[in-house]
Amino acid sequence: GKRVKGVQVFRPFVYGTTARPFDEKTNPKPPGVPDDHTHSWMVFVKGIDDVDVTYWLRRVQFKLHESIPNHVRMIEGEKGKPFQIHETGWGEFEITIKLYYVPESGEKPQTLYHHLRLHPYGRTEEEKETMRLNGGEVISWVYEEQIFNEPYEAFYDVLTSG
Ligand code: SLL
Repeated sequence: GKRVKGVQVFRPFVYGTTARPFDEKTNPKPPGVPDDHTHSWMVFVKGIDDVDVTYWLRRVQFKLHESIPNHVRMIEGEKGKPFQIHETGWGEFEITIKLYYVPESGEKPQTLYHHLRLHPYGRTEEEKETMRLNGGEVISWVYEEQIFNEPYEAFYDVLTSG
Protein backbone atom coordinates (compact mmCIF):
# COMPACT_ATOMS: atom_id res chain seq x y z
CA GLY A 1 0.00 0.00 0.00
CA LYS A 2 0.95 3.65 -0.32
CA ARG A 3 1.79 5.94 2.54
CA VAL A 4 0.22 9.34 3.10
CA LYS A 5 3.20 11.62 2.59
CA GLY A 6 3.97 14.44 4.95
CA VAL A 7 1.28 13.41 7.43
CA GLN A 8 1.62 12.58 11.11
CA VAL A 9 -1.33 11.34 13.13
CA PHE A 10 -1.23 11.73 16.92
CA ARG A 11 -3.29 9.64 19.32
CA PRO A 12 -3.10 10.40 23.03
CA PHE A 13 -3.17 7.61 25.59
CA VAL A 14 -2.26 7.01 29.22
CA TYR A 15 -0.48 4.14 30.92
CA GLY A 16 0.67 3.42 34.43
CA THR A 17 -0.10 1.89 37.79
CA THR A 18 -2.45 2.49 40.70
CA ALA A 19 -1.73 0.83 44.06
CA ARG A 20 -3.40 0.66 47.47
CA PRO A 21 -2.17 -0.80 50.75
CA PHE A 22 -4.35 -3.51 52.25
CA ASP A 23 -6.35 -2.12 55.15
CA GLU A 24 -9.15 -3.76 57.13
CA LYS A 25 -11.50 -0.84 56.54
CA THR A 26 -10.60 0.73 53.19
CA ASN A 27 -9.07 -2.16 51.24
CA PRO A 28 -9.55 -5.54 52.93
CA LYS A 29 -7.37 -8.41 51.78
CA PRO A 30 -9.40 -10.93 49.77
CA PRO A 31 -9.28 -14.56 50.91
CA GLY A 32 -6.44 -16.58 49.43
CA VAL A 33 -4.04 -13.66 49.08
CA PRO A 34 -0.64 -14.66 50.60
CA ASP A 35 0.23 -13.24 54.04
CA ASP A 36 3.27 -11.33 52.79
CA HIS A 37 1.28 -9.35 50.20
CA THR A 38 0.83 -5.77 51.38
CA HIS A 39 -0.83 -4.07 48.41
CA SER A 40 -3.35 -4.47 45.62
CA TRP A 41 -2.35 -2.80 42.39
CA MET A 42 -3.19 -2.55 38.74
CA VAL A 43 -1.36 -1.67 35.56
CA PHE A 44 -3.17 -0.33 32.51
CA VAL A 45 -3.02 1.23 29.05
CA LYS A 46 -6.06 3.20 27.93
CA GLY A 47 -7.39 6.19 26.07
CA ILE A 48 -7.64 9.54 27.86
CA ASP A 49 -11.06 9.67 29.58
CA ASP A 50 -11.51 6.03 28.55
CA VAL A 51 -11.83 6.95 24.88
CA ASP A 52 -11.61 3.80 22.73
CA VAL A 53 -8.12 3.04 21.37
CA THR A 54 -8.68 -0.45 19.98
CA TYR A 55 -9.01 0.85 16.41
CA TRP A 56 -5.22 1.47 16.48
CA LEU A 57 -4.03 -0.63 19.45
CA ARG A 58 -4.80 -4.33 19.05
CA ARG A 59 -3.24 -6.01 22.09
CA VAL A 60 -0.92 -5.26 24.99
CA GLN A 61 1.56 -7.60 26.62
CA PHE A 62 2.45 -6.93 30.25
CA LYS A 63 5.60 -8.57 31.56
CA LEU A 64 5.52 -8.59 35.37
CA HIS A 65 8.15 -9.68 37.89
CA GLU A 66 9.10 -13.36 37.59
CA SER A 67 8.01 -13.96 41.20
CA ILE A 68 4.41 -13.52 40.06
CA PRO A 69 2.64 -16.61 38.73
CA ASN A 70 2.03 -16.47 34.98
CA HIS A 71 4.07 -13.27 34.79
CA VAL A 72 3.67 -12.64 31.04
CA ARG A 73 0.11 -11.60 30.26
CA MET A 74 -1.35 -10.78 26.86
CA ILE A 75 -4.50 -8.67 26.89
CA GLU A 76 -6.59 -8.50 23.73
CA GLY A 77 -8.36 -5.25 22.94
CA GLU A 78 -12.07 -4.98 23.65
CA LYS A 79 -13.77 -1.90 22.32
CA GLY A 80 -13.91 0.90 24.87
CA LYS A 81 -12.23 -1.16 27.62
CA PRO A 82 -8.82 -0.42 29.11
CA PHE A 83 -6.03 -2.95 28.73
CA GLN A 84 -5.42 -3.82 32.37
CA ILE A 85 -4.27 -6.31 34.95
CA HIS A 86 -5.12 -6.47 38.65
CA GLU A 87 -2.59 -8.02 41.02
CA THR A 88 -1.48 -8.15 44.61
CA GLY A 89 2.06 -8.20 45.99
CA TRP A 90 4.70 -6.78 48.28
CA GLY A 91 7.40 -5.22 46.10
CA GLU A 92 8.00 -2.64 43.42
CA PHE A 93 9.57 -3.58 40.09
CA GLU A 94 9.77 -2.54 36.46
CA ILE A 95 6.90 -3.62 34.21
CA THR A 96 7.54 -4.13 30.51
CA ILE A 97 4.59 -3.05 28.42
CA LYS A 98 4.55 -4.05 24.76
CA LEU A 99 2.07 -2.39 22.43
CA TYR A 100 0.85 -4.33 19.39
CA TYR A 101 -0.87 -2.25 16.75
CA VAL A 102 -3.66 -3.22 14.36
CA PRO A 103 -2.40 -5.10 11.27
CA GLU A 104 -3.42 -2.31 8.84
CA SER A 105 -0.84 -0.07 10.53
CA GLY A 106 2.14 -2.14 9.41
CA GLU A 107 3.81 -0.94 12.63
CA LYS A 108 6.17 -3.09 14.67
CA PRO A 109 5.36 -3.57 18.35
CA GLN A 110 6.69 -0.90 20.67
CA THR A 111 7.99 -1.44 24.20
CA LEU A 112 7.46 0.85 27.19
CA TYR A 113 8.91 0.47 30.67
CA HIS A 114 7.06 1.50 33.79
CA HIS A 115 8.09 1.32 37.43
CA LEU A 116 5.32 -0.10 39.63
CA ARG A 117 4.95 2.28 42.57
CA LEU A 118 3.49 0.95 45.80
CA HIS A 119 4.81 3.59 48.19
CA PRO A 120 4.21 7.32 48.24
CA TYR A 121 6.84 9.16 46.20
CA GLY A 122 7.55 12.69 45.10
CA ARG A 123 10.17 15.38 45.06
CA THR A 124 8.87 16.93 48.25
CA GLU A 125 7.40 15.73 51.57
CA GLU A 126 4.25 17.61 50.56
CA GLU A 127 3.83 15.56 47.39
CA LYS A 128 4.20 12.35 49.38
CA GLU A 129 1.78 13.56 52.02
CA THR A 130 -0.86 14.26 49.36
CA MET A 131 -0.68 10.60 48.35
CA ARG A 132 -0.99 9.42 51.96
CA LEU A 133 -4.08 11.55 52.47
CA ASN A 134 -5.61 10.13 49.31
CA GLY A 135 -6.50 6.86 51.12
CA GLY A 136 -2.92 5.71 50.59
CA GLU A 137 -3.62 5.35 46.89
CA VAL A 138 -0.42 5.67 44.89
CA ILE A 139 -0.94 6.77 41.34
CA SER A 140 1.83 6.71 38.76
CA TRP A 141 0.43 7.57 35.37
CA VAL A 142 2.14 8.73 32.20
CA TYR A 143 0.36 10.70 29.50
CA GLU A 144 1.76 9.87 26.09
CA GLU A 145 1.09 10.49 22.47
CA GLN A 146 1.37 7.77 19.88
CA ILE A 147 2.69 9.19 16.61
CA PHE A 148 1.93 7.48 13.33
CA ASN A 149 4.34 8.90 10.79
CA GLU A 150 3.19 8.78 7.14
CA PRO A 151 0.61 6.03 7.80
CA TYR A 152 -0.48 3.66 5.04
CA GLU A 153 -3.57 4.95 3.23
CA ALA A 154 -5.80 2.16 4.54
CA PHE A 155 -4.63 2.80 8.09
CA TYR A 156 -5.05 6.55 7.66
CA ASP A 157 -8.70 5.89 6.79
CA VAL A 158 -9.09 3.81 9.95
CA LEU A 159 -7.42 6.51 12.07
CA THR A 160 -9.50 9.35 10.75
CA SER A 161 -12.93 7.70 10.53
CA GLY A 162 -12.96 6.78 14.26
C1 SLL B 1 12.17 -6.09 45.39
N1 SLL B 1 13.32 -6.22 43.28
O1 SLL B 1 12.95 -6.85 45.96
C2 SLL B 1 12.07 -6.18 43.88
C3 SLL B 1 11.24 -7.38 43.53
C4 SLL B 1 9.04 -8.42 43.48
C5 SLL B 1 7.65 -8.25 43.87
C6 SLL B 1 9.83 -7.18 43.81
C7 SLL B 1 5.36 -11.10 44.43
C8 SLL B 1 3.90 -11.26 44.22
C9 SLL B 1 3.52 -12.73 44.18
C10 SLL B 1 5.80 -9.66 44.43
O2 SLL B 1 5.19 -8.72 44.91
N2 SLL B 1 6.99 -9.48 43.88
O3 SLL B 1 4.12 -13.51 44.87
O4 SLL B 1 2.51 -12.96 43.49
O5 SLL B 1 11.53 -5.22 45.99
